Amino acid sequence: MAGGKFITFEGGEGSGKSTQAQRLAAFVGVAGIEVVLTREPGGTPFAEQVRDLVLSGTTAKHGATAEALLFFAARADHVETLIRPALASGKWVICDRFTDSTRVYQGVAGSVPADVIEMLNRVAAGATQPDLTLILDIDAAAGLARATERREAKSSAGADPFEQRDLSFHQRLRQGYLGVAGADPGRCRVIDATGTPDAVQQRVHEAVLGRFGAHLSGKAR
Ligand code: Z5A
Repeated sequence: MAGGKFITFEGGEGSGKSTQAQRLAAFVGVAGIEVVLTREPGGTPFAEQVRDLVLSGTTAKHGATAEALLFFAARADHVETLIRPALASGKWVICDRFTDSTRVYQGVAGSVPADVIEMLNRVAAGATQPDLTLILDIDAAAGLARATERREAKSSAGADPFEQRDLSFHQRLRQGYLGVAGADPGRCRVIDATGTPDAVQQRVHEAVLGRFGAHLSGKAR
């Protein structure tokens, strides 16, 4: 696709996606490139409504297929109204989660057949697919501990419906992501998400420079 680059962050709970997506947006911005930082589910008013619905816990009882359809409805709007126009105008889009989350959460861990997910992905996103996906990999228990610590520090309400699932669910997610990376090595880079945020950021920057270094000015290095 001519125009901007589409970079997604993926990984389990507390793997540091949001932290690293923000840091990468700043890094790319320093190179003088316009960046759109967004997330899934979310990124548009309609998709944020879907986010509220899914994270409220009211949809889980309807099963993984119903949830997958909701995530793809949100994604269709997100791609159509925000991501595709931004890329077409030359902006880089950095997105916290995208279709790999559906592949792993509703597919691998939720048993929605892979061919159904791929068909829905073609309908919702078409040719607008990530150029680079950074999969933040961390032991499931360690990621959950980070998410729990943050929630307790903020005194926020209870864990969301995904965070509440048992450890084996989160271990399946980790294996699912490693499977996605293995199936699409040209697009995906597995990033060791252990260590300090600065150490992880260094690995992220190396992966992005390795792929898109020619597009980033010396200023960003
Ligand atoms: N979902 C789905 O099932 N299907 C789909 O298709 C899509 C999504 C698109 C969205 O929730 C949920 O929707 C998600 C999957 C599902 N499941 N859950 N839960 P969300 O957006 O609210 O949650 P999340 O995506 O899992 O994000 P998160 O829990 O906020 O984690 P994160 O973004 O990976 O991490 P973070 O916010 O950057 O960091 C978490 C905490 O750890 C925070 O206090 C940081 O300061 C700290 N942190 C970050 N990095 C480090 C390092 N390196 N060391 C120590 N501490 C760190």
